[in-house]
Amino acid sequence: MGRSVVKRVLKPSRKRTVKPVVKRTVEPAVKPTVKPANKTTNKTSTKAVVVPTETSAARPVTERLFFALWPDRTVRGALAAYSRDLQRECRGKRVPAQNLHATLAFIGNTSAEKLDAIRAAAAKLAVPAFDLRIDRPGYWQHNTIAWAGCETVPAELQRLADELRAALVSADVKFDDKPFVPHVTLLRKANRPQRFPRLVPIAWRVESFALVRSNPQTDGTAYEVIGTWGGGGGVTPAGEI
Ligand code: 2AM
Repeated sequence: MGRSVVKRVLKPSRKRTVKPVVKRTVEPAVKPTVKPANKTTNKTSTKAVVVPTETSAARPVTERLFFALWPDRTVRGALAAYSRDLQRECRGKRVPAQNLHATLAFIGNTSAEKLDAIRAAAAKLAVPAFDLRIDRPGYWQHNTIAWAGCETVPAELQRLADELRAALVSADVKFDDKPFVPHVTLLRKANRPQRFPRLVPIAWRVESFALVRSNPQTDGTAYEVIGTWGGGGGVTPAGEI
């Protein structure tokens, strides 16, 4: 018995499992340059504009993408505070504050060549401005997610999601076509809460939406806003909190 163990150690199978290597065309993804609108203002009042700095030659071969509403710093802070309250009730792992968002359409892995078509689909849309009231906590047993959403889905939001998805269909871009349920995931691997802590409604003024790239890291996932459409540069990119 002991001998067979020694044999395995001395003669390892040639079919060893190797970690998959993600091949990139030229170089790793380039972070967007974030230009503060006014360098002299302090962090809390700075509005940021995302300036894409990539050329198609430098893009990774595949990208994991999704469209989302990306909160500004104030909304993100309020969501993060509520996620801490919620965690006390149902444990789980908090989504880092800089990753909080509401997905409009999840595209997932796609080839870099599709990126221009995806951007063009987004650019076709008339982006409405509307108020989103985050006033409804929720929990899904099937994926053990605790989230915050809204009692009433604004008609403009439903239309934006519908039109975006229709534009993706026209552009032959595949995406997860599960019905749109607006929500911000706050906790993963959470237990069903006995009761939800009080959620003081969070007022989220929506004027734009974002295309986001998900970059897997050894210690989690980093989200990178790689495009925004709509009014006034009001999106605060991840990492700017
Ligand atoms: P979730 O927050 O409810 O998990 C990035 O993964 C974002 O896309 C997440 O907000 C995630 O939703 C959402 N998403 C929607 N469909 C998805 C899918 N099929 N796989 C992974 N994420 C998905």
